[in-house]
Amino acid sequence: MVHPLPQKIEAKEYISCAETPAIKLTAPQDFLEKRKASGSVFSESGNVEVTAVIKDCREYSYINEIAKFTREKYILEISGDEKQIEIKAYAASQRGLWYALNTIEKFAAKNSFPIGTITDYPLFEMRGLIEGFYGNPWSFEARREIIALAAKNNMNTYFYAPKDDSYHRRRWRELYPEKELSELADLVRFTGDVYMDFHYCIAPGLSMCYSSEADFEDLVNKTKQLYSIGIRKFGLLLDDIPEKLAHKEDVEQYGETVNAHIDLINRYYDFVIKLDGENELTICPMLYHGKGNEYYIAKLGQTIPPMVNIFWTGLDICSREITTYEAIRFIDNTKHRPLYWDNYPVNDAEMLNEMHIGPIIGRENDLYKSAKGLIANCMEYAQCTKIPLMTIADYLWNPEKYDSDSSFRNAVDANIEEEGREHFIIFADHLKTSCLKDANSYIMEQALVKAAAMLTGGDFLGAFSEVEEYGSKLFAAADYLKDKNEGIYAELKRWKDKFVFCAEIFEQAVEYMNTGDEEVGKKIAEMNAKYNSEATVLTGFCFRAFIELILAGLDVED
Ligand code: LTM
Repeated sequence: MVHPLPQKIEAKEYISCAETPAIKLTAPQDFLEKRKASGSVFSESGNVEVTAVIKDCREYSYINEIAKFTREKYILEISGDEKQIEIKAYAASQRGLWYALNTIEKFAAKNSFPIGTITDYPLFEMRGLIEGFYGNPWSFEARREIIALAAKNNMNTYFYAPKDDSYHRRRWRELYPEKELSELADLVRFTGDVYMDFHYCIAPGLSMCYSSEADFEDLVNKTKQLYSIGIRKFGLLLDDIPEKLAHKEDVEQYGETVNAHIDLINRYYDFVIKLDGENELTICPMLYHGKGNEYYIAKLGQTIPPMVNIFWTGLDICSREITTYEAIRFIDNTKHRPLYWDNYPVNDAEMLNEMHIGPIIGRENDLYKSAKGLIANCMEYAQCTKIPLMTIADYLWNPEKYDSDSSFRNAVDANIEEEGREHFIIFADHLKTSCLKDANSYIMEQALVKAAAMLTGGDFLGAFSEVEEYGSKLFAAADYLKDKNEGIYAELKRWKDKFVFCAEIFEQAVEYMNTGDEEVGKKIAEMNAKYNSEATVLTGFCFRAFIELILAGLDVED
């Protein structure tokens, strides 16, 4: 099946084309150009003939589940046989058509077309990512790659907010120099051309004097500069700033921090809307996690315009779960639907030694009914981000049918070369430690727990064969990965090196089980101590427990 999973597929059969599918597309010229620029290939005499029909009508835009109109819905009517497939793609807008093409191209890549009708639309309204982490901001090339990937997986939103772009935060008052501005302008255009919304965030809270007209003027001037390059959606971030007002003028004028923030947001929103009635504003409050009923957020939410989106990270900064109950409590108290700033897969700050490659889990299936959307804060590691991001795109489009395992498998298939995929799965089994509290080293644990039980019960041969079987997969994966250093593997180097070391220890453990050689035992003990002292987070506790059990069982000091 294709990902994101379409909402409704009514098909009497699936057909594969006798020849490799080649798409011929009849659609508005500007759409065709944009699609081609994004890498799509169309042929003049394709065996998959797609005709686009764009019409803004109820049938192509109404979503029953949320009782709302959207311009992101599409309907496909697919007919034909293995010689020629005919597809009529109906949508209310070019963005809907973009998603239709995403699905059609995925059917073509699998060469499997459902013959019948597909009715598809997103359940979350805002679906996307924020470059909102501490650390090296992505390069412009990486940004384009990630935004294109998000767009091809039906996301619609990118927030620009790299903590370490100094013009975004520390030097927020300063205008972008010409070169940086023109790079940003290119990115804004690129984002629009793949039918994603570009939001620029500014974070003045580290130094702004809220009562100062001059400071507000600086904010206005910076915003005008950004408006001049086509930005229409703005973000005002007040996260990670001192809780107490730092300027005595502010204390005199506002008394409490929340009053200063409310005043700033209201004045800034007025300005942004006067600049252009189409503009939009999203804010991140100083208090951005909790129950949603705290004094600061309740007062702020109730005192700023309802059209302003409020970012919220859930119960915690990095939330294990995000539930509908919490979202409703947030609405009750703030009169705003939360726009989740989901701190997964981000791995900055104290998470620096973790690599968050696993699928998103723990976000409730019906969260879309009460949330404005969900925006994933990404990792500095752009290539690695692609895998969890694709699972987030799947969840956001069709959360009711989201299956984290199949979504993860699809993301691995899309990002890892074919010969490496099974090895990557064995490796990635150890990269699940995160706020999501997914089981780390699940595959390894299954084998080792079984072997340990056998060992304790005296079934040495059974234990040995269990260990050997898992070991053979582990050694093959380590062997394959050890010399891979490009692309995603370059970013994974620390974790990969530790994985290779893990395989070496494991190899010695197999040898020790086989021979009982005391020298090997001592070597394992030394290697194990080194392994455990390294900060890079890899295997779960099962590995350590297993090595210790072996050493203890065979009378070797650890
Ligand atoms: O989460 C928010 C709103 N702000 C910061 C992020 O910039 C940072 O990336 C994450 C994860 O460390 N935590 C934050 O508090």
